[in-house]
Amino acid sequence: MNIDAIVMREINLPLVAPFQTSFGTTTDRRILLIEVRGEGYSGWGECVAGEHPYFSEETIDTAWTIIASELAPAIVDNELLQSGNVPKLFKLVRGNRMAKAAVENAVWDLEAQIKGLSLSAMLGGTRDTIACGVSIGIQPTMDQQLAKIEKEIAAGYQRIKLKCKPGWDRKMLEAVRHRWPEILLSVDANSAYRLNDQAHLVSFDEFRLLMIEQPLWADDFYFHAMLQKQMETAICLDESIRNRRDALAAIEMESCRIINIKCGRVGGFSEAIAVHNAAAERGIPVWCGGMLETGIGRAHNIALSSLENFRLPGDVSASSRYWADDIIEPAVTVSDDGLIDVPTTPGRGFEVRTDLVERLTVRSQHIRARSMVA
Ligand code: OSB
Ligand code: MG
Repeated sequence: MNIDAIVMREINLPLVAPFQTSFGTTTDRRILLIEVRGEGYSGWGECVAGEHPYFSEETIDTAWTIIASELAPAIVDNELLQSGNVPKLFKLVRGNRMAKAAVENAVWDLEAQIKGLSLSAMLGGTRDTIACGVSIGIQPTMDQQLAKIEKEIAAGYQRIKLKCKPGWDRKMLEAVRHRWPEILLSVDANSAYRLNDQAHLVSFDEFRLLMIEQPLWADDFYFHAMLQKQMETAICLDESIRNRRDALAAIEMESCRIINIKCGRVGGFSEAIAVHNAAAERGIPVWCGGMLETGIGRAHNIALSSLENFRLPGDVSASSRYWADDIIEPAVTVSDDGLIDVPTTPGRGFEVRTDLVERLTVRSQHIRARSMVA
């Protein structure tokens, strides 16, 4: 496989509603898309780095620089390129995993199309539908919170995850559990708590949560292990897990009983599969996280979620929850029993609406093979 050109584009797209986490509120997304062209096909990738370095150190602007100067030149015009050897070609670049994932995943999409395989089949997926949950941001009022949950339950989603932070946790959970004693419920703190909060966090056990996601520091395993010893509720790590070794360390130390896998956070499909396999071998279930993706990242998340050990409903939900007009065709939809069909057509299985992408583009950059430069 040979890539003749890589096109980087930044598109700007407003969310249908603001999304608030413990670290801030997002209303408009700046999204970096990668198109890799080769053998007459286009593979697409989406960079999940945020507008600010709040979830991780990366931003769309750091990713742009690293892709343009390091990653794109490393894979363009290489006859021996395969999806599986992209991480090796990126090895000298430390960190910058969201930038790496955007490019690597575009190569997987391209290779799947060239081989006539679905992305799911390329990754080793075994499921033909995936179970869907929703992530609900912190709401301005309790009434709005309850209304939002009611709407998502009615839509069929199998698990409700609520963003929480000090001051928006116990009272809110009491109201939710009072109204819905039996739903599959979890919370995500995005590392908003500290060691002083241990007794407070342990008191969440009464809400019978499926899990509490990343209560403590984004780079911690040790104190999560201390907390997990005290809590009945399973801890799920998100931010802390950067690669397979982190997953092994966290499992070994009993820092968590569940792992959230995000392609961007671990540096691409290759490492996501490695984390999935490491967890599977040790009996730890995983689920696929989300990063407010457009249809391209969403399609990649669907394919990844089709792997066997994605045993819990993920944060992969309908396009319409985030976008008035998604950049793929058809948009991602969820059945009324909370399932998404895994596409079986070659590649990502959703067409990119290139005319719409072109209209939304605010900057672009082309990286061409040397042999193509006049
Ligand atoms: O921690 O899972 C997270 C969104 C932005 C940053 C971090 C997170 C999230 C979500 C959104 O929870 C999940 C989704 O895309 O539906
Ligand atoms: Mg999370």
